[in-house]
Amino acid sequence: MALERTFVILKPDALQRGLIGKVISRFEERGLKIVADKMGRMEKRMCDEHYSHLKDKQFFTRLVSFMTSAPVIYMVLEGAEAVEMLRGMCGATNARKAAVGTIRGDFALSTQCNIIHASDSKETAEKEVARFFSKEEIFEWVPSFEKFIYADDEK
Ligand code: IDP
Ligand code: MG
Repeated sequence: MALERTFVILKPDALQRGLIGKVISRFEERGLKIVADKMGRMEKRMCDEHYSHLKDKQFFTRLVSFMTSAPVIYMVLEGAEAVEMLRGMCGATNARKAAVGTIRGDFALSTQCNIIHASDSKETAEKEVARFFSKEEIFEWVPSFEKFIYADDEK
């Protein structure tokens, strides 16, 4: 089993509400490896591309306006089955329906302002990582405690 990469955005509500540290702590505490991390303001063009699957929805203009309203944190996380695992940690899109214990279920009450984006498939993850990060911005490293995170056949 190879380690997998997934792409995360901590949305403007996470920054504005002072929740960045708490969310990143969850990744670290679970054992996920941070391989890239940067702050930026999402340009409208990037946002249109990132959310192109929603461009015909009535809430699209409001969504773009929200996502470009304050800086965001972009991250790449690495772990075994990281894409599916991260989606599980995020919880349902509508935070009011997200299970308690998930990031959205613990920190949010909105469908739009739901703290975090995480890639929904391995294919999407690859595209999203390449869209937002250059190769030089992604770091390969081995955590000193890795043997206590995975058995040898799990990574
Ligand atoms: P996801 O973030 O759980 O993958 P998507 O359906 O891909 O959900 O939607 C992307 C983002 O668009 C959501 O996280 C949320 O911020 C916003 N969004 C999705 N559906 C709605 C809606 O019905 N009203 C308002 N915003 C929405
Ligand atoms: Mg999505």
